[in-house]
Amino acid sequence: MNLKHDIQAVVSCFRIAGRFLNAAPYGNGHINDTYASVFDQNGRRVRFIVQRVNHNVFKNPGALMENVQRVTSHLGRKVAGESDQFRRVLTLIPTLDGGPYYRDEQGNHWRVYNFIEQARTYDTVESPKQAFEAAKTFGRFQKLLADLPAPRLHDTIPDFHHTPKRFAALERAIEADSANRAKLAGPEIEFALRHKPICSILLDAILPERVTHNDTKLNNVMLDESTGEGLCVIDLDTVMPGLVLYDFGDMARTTTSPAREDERDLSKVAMQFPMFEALVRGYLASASEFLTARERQFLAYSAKVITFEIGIRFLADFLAGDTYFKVHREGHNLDRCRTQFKLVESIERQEEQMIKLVETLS
Ligand code: ADP
Ligand code: GN1
Ligand code: MG
Repeated sequence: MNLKHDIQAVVSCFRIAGRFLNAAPYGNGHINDTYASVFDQNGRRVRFIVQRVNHNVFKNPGALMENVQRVTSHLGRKVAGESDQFRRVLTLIPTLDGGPYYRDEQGNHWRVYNFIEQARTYDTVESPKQAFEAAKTFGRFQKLLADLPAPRLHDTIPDFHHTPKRFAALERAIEADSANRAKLAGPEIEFALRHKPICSILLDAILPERVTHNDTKLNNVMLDESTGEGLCVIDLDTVMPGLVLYDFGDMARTTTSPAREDERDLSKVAMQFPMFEALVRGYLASASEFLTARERQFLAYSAKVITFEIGIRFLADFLAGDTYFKVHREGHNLDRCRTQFKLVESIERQEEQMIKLVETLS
């Protein structure tokens, strides 16, 4: 296969025993370039995840990798001795000189992780059990990081979940209309402007800052292939100080609707209540010991806030000519925006029941 990058050359800079066999693109991420690479180690085929950090999105990959190294080492110490400990945390493979990443001649930053085998991610949820396991695993991740020693982690993307600033960026994109696409997104722009008050709900709530993941999409948690048990949180680039409610909200955004994020048939997009209930139960199973009353109180609102936030980010990127999220077809970001706004409506219709459920369970 003709790859965009010479992965064999990249992996030769890391401490990996055995003989390189092959590498191929892997996964459905919107940001980084991910490859699975196979090595022959004494007749055994062993896989590794090789990733190029997207430095257009993450402006300081060195600081990002410092975060990742601190977080994975901390988690590694916490799960040491547990059954299956090496599938419960990502482990960075060091470079030949012992560093956490390799910088190539073009200025790309590369890292290699152990491959979590007999586990998989899902782009869409299939059962409440999956929702429960995913939420429990993200909650546990937050819990294990609650005592991460100082200093504060780097902000790998400043104001990542500052929803009002995301809205201001959308307003600038509408104003600039640099790709001349505003005419294609009239109803979506109108929807965004009408729902502006959603932006400040979580920031106005005055909630504690914690170490959070900030990208808790369902496909960023690996579940055991045979038992369905939640194993390992992945995609650690955005782990930084934040609000746990953005994490919980993003679980609800990505784990309650049966439709894919870019589904064009909007009749398929809906917040399914049994999935939401499983998420709340799973999350509380691991996070309840550290959540404050106020954080619990806002759990039900978080879904709408982040779904709106991601919707306006997709819309802004569409208007700007697709410069941030990877796109695979014309109008891709607009399609993604539409599913998010449809989901906001579905959440709004069920919000009272969601609030009641959270009150009952917490
Ligand atoms: P992106 O930031 O682009 O979303 P991810 O780190 O989420 O990249 O990786 C993309 C996909 O690759 C994941 O959804 C997952 O399926 C797979 N993946 C990532 N890391 C591992 C790993 N250590 N073991 C197995 N699969 C992985
Ligand atoms: C991006 O990297 P990935 O695909 O897991 C994005 C998230 C969005 C998500 C929407 C660094 O996540 O913020 O919620 O797409 N990550 C970054 O699918 O912007
Ligand atoms: Mg990902």
